[in-house]
Amino acid sequence: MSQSLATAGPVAELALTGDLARPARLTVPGLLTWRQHRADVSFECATSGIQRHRFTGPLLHDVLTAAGPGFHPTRRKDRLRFLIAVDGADGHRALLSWAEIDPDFGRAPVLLAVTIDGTSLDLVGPQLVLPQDRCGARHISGINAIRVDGGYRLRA
Ligand SMILES: Nc1nc2c(c(=O)[nH]1)N[C@H]1C(S)=C(S)[C@@H](COP(=O)(O)O)O[C@H]1N2
Ligand SMILES: [Mo]
Repeated sequence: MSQSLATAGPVAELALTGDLARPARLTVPGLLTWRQHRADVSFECATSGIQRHRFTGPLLHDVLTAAGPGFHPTRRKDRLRFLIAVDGADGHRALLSWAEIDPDFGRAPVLLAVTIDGTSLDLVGPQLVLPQDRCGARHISGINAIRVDGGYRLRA
């Protein structure tokens, strides 16, 4: 591929949908406008062994909160029914619970990374980074969809 094609290549887009007041289409350039965090992670892969990487990007919790998830603003209990489904463009998928990344519950500092080892992810798409995971499998690369799902509320 010529360099002009490479640099003008399409920037990957991620669809943020679900029980949200403000669904959005997110790109790496757009995610760079958020407060950036850094994570030096090491994880083990069953096939390729131990890997170490430095990632930067916004907190997943910050980005999802800004999209207006449909839970009660102050009743913490109402958040517990929400799940977060993260899809890679290749069909790899992992689920997180909202409580896992919520500062009032699991407080996991999960990133929606926009760089890996100093290289931009704008062509591939953002990567999920879970510093708490021993295994690499949830570090989904090339994310093209995130769905926030509150399920059904059985009682008010
Ligand atoms: N989109 C996508 N992301 C993925 C995977 C995958 O198959 N598809 N594999 C996971 C696994 S099993 C590991 S260990 C890490 C690192 O995988 P790598 O060695 O292929 O970089 O990426 C994770 N992210
Ligand atoms: Mo893996």
